[in-house]
Amino acid sequence: MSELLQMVIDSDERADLRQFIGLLYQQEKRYLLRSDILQIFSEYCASVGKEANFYNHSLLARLIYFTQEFIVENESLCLVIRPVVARQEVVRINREDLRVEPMTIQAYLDLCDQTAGRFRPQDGDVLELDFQPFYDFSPSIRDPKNIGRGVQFLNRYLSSKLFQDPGQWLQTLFQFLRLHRYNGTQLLINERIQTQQQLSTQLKRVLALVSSRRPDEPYANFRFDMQSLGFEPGWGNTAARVRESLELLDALIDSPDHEILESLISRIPMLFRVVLVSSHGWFGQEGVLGRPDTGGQVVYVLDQARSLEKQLQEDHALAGLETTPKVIILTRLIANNDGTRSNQRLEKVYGTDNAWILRVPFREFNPSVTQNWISRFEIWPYLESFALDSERELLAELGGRPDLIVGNYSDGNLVAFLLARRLKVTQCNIAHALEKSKYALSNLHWQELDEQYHFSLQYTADLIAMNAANFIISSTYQEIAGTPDSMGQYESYRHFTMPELYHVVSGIDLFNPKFNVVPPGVNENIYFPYTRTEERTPGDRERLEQLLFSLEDSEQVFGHLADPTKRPLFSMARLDRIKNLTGLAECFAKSPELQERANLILVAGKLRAEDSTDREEIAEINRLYEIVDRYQLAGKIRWLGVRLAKVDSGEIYRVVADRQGIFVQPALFEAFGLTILESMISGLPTFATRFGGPLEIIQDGVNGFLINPNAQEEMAASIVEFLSKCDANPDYWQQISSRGIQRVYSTYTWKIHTTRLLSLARIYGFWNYGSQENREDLLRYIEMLFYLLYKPGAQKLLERHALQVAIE
Ligand code: UDP
Ligand code: LCN
Repeated sequence: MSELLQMVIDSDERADLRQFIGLLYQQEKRYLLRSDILQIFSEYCASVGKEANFYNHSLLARLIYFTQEFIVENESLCLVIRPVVARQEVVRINREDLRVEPMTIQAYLDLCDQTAGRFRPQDGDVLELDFQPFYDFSPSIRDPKNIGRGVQFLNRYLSSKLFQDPGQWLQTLFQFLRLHRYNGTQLLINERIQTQQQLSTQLKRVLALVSSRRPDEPYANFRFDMQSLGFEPGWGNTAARVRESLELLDALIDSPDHEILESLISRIPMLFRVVLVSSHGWFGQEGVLGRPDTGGQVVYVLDQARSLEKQLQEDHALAGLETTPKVIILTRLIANNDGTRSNQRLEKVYGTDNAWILRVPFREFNPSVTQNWISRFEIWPYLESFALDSERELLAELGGRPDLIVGNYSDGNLVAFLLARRLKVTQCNIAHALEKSKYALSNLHWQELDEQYHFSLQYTADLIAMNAANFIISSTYQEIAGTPDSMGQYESYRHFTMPELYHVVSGIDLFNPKFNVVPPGVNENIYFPYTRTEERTPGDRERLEQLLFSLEDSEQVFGHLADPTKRPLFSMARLDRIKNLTGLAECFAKSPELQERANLILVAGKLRAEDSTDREEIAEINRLYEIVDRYQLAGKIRWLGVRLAKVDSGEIYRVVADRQGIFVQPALFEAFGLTILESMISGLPTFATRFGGPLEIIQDGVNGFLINPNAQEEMAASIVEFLSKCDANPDYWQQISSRGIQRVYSTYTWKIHTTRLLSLARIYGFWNYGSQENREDLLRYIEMLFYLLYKPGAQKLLERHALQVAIE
């Protein structure tokens, strides 16, 4: 039972609690979220004349700070308290006598349904989904701060297993080493070594052999000597490297240790063919940002593909192998391509030797739907057949099974699950952004929202894919487990109700070592510091300067600057509601100090509502014009409705940095935020939302600034303060600029990302191999959900699409 709540009840704040509860009963809403609760508490403190100290530091304030939800019942209140990250307690407190009793998750979910008017006890129980029993026997992290460091934990666990039962685990390791082949060539160990005991003996012999060689002697010189002892290519490219790898194996057999295990497994050449799934399409290398929903994911996957190929080439060269690793980005082919290459089956990824975009069409269930772009909210009926068709195409393109399948976003992760299950390949998931936490209470009200969003399918797909994945990479810690005051994106799948569909009593185990934080990087050929003038093209710079500050072309640009010498306050994003460019415009519009010091320059895809078919985008375009009019921003703002070529999107940040401008990312929530990395590496002091990933990227006041987009005055004040400091001390801009650059190079590069990702893929591949049978029961449960829950829902949606087409 909640200690904190009991402490409040037993303290002299009992009366305050009682009065506060009284206030909750006066609210119209019965389901109160944290933002509502904080607001009511602030009103309470003001109404009874409590000082700031009480509001900030009382026990009741702490309790309220940690309470995620209040549900008001007739006689009692239900509280969801989250005293530490990733842990929740649900309790019920009696309104009259303040008696507290714990509530089960089941009772809590029933109550949620009741509050939404969806509880029908006479109809019997609703389906309960519970994944916990499948995790009960797998290793589990204890301390919430270690969530997201799964692989470190797993290595320790595996090496302790090696200690406990060396016989079994060494046998697994031995068999694992014999598994690997490349294009028909056996790697690592051949049939001359038949048992684990023979391996130990031969290892001593081969070590003596390589120790007698010059350290830099190429492997080819002694390949056949090694072969006759039972060792094949893959241990290293020189005598020194081969020796190092074999010594790791020797040390592991003698005295298992988690670091040695990681180093050894990370060297094993087992990844040659990688598939990245980003199914919802419009995936291209040029003009890819013209549609809502694609943005950062496309940028991320393309950069990742390039970097993966490079890293695999380097790793294989070090392992002494001559290989041509292949990376395939699997996406859908869209016949009506709207001038892009989305209708082209195969496209080489620029700057690579063997990375490709493979486009597979959706089956023509309904050509007027499937030949066109389909929103991510409507895509569900087409994914299973897409996975089946893609399997065939992938096998043909790769000449065999892939070694790793990485899914992206809810749809791509579901396809990755289907493919990985059929092909028996390691599955990795990347969410990018989970919709469930973006749309507050979207699960509780799914029935009202389903017509538009189909969350019933999306959340089921999410549960399936995240539980099936061998490992999950997230860009931040908070994506998994949240912050002290906000729930993580994965955390929101732990327990929730989909009234009348199912109750999730345990949807995901955050403490499972499958979670790993591996942030992305930036393409360093495109985004680099503005000071590297030798790498910049003067023509591009001048052209973009003009575009940003002076070009008069109503097709592309809105607005004329009265004083173009003022500092540019720059932002670039799609015009989605959540990106909140209109909020930034409003903040600028309401601050004369800001207008005095800076011009607002926005790069935001489109200028005209009639050019868009997206409801949110149209609303945002209209709102932006309205703000410009209402606050008379003419002369102070420029709005570029352009789709920049890739190189231009890099140079544009640098041009703004040349003028000592700043970058502002005002999103209401940003899962990660690639533009933040791009602006920081370019040397632009960056102000970014404190809600989401930027909280982890930026160290506030050190290498950038965090802002609250809901508090526009405060946001304006913090920018004005920065600009004033820059005016008073010309070095200040420079300091923040260089620290931002440093931050990205030290922590957010694709090299760091891919090295980590590949090491994870190898370790989870090994783990998967060693514990395959243990996962079969989980996978069978997941399959059942797919066929009995997901598929019928997807079928219904398909019928709806057909009906819509018939009506139109
Ligand atoms: N971008 C762009 N032109 C635009 C808007 C965005 O090139 O007009 C790029 C931007 O440089 C970044 C990506 O789109 O690489 C957006 O990624 P982010 O993670 O910031 O947000 P998302 O769009 O994924 O929500
Ligand atoms: C999706 C988002 O919403 C962004 O925050 C991320 O940066 C992007 O994907 C890439 O992961």
